[in-house]
Order: sequence, then structure tokens, then C-alpha cells
Amino acid sequence: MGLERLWDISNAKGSRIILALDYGGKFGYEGLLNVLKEYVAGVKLGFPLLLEIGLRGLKDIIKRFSSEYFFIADFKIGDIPSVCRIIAGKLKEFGFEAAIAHAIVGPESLKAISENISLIALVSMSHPGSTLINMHVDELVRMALNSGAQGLVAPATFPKILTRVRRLAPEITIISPGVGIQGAPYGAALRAGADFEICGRSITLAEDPPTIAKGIMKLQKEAIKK
Ligand code: BMP
Repeated sequence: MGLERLWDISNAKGSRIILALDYGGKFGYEGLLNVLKEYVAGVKLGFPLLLEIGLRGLKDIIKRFSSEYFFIADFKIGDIPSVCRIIAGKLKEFGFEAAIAHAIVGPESLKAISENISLIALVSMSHPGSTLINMHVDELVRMALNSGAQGLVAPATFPKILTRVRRLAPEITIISPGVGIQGAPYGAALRAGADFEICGRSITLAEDPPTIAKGIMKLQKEAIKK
């Protein structure tokens, strides 16, 4: 278990975009996945999609598009170890290759997940109200690394925190939300130490999603070069 396939797809497409598929926009969820194949490496699915199209619809999407994209479950798991174990096992069965969990739930819960699916631990958040979690980023990174995490989520909107996470975890894959509508420029998270940028509404709600995604890829390439 690992994030190697995410990297393989990313390298093949030359893209560091993970699409947050929370909105269907004018193309609809499947329509978006059809037109973004060249530009997006990973797709992050969570409650917005599940509650809109149901479990059968979600499983169908993963089945249909799993050769083109790396699917990440974003239900921000945060529970006791035995429940985490059930959730992680089910998400794997549904076709997800990685799952995001709140690091703050502790090492036993995180290990119960990482033993069943590739774990991406949320160690810091992008919105203005995330002060409390962001104050504990060092401990959360250490705990995630000791609990088998293969990846971390850290925010583009707080570049100093993101860079700190990269320093504490030089080898791990970091995915970063907050570019575009939340205010950080495209490419900025890559410059601050992330490997992938999570892009949601700026692509899903765009008039012309492929053109926007292509533009983001271009800015990302410039960011990686520097
Ligand atoms: P958008 O680009 O539309 O702002 O979407 C960002 C995505 O990243 C959403 O799916 C959100 O749940 C997720 N996210 C975030 O914005 N900040 C975090 O700290 C953690 C997240 O998972």
C-alpha cells in the first residue's frame, strides 16, 4: 500500500492537481471526470458527493474512472480504532486507494487505518478558524509519521505551516488545499513544500474546466522548476 500510483499518474500526465469533486458544476461529476483526464492526477471524494449521488453512484464513478485517476476518500475519519478499522476496510473495498483522517484522533486510530488503506493524515487546516489544530502541527506530524501515514494534508493558505510540515517530514507526500478560491495562488503550495495542490471550485465551477486546469498545470510546472 502506498501512493506510488498517484505519483505514476502524476508523472505520466505532468500534473500535480488533485481535484476536489465536491460540486458537479455545469458538466456534472462524470462530465468533469471525462473532460479532465489529461490534467488531473488524483480525485478527492467525500461527503458532498456521497450525499448527492449515494454510495452506489460513488462506487460506479470509482470503477469507471479508476484507470485514469487515483481516488482518495476524504471523509476526514476521526474515531476510535475499531471503528476506524471498519471504515478503512470498507473504503478500500469501494475502490479508494487512500483515505484522509484527522491526525488528532491519536496513534491507535491512525494505525487501524494505515493497516487497511494508504493513510493521508490531516495535520493542519486551511481555513481561518483552524488555529487550534494548527498550533499543534509539530506533534501531529510526528504522530502521523509514527502511525504509518503515507501522506499528509497541509494548507496552502498558511505557507509557513506548510513549509514547517515539509521540514518535519522531508520524504512524505504532502497534498495541499487552499489554492484558488481560498486565496493561495496556484503553484504557491508546491513552492512552499507540497507535492500536490487540491483544487476544487476553481475547476469544478468554472465555465471551461479543462482550460482552467491546463492553466494551473502550467503554473505548477513553473513552480516546480524554481
Ligand atoms: P476548494 O478548492 O473548492 O476550496 O476545495 C478545497 C477542498 O479541500 C475541499 O474539498 C475541502 O474539503 C478540502 N480541504 C480544505 O479546503 N482545507 C483543509 O484544511 C482540508 C481539506 O480537506
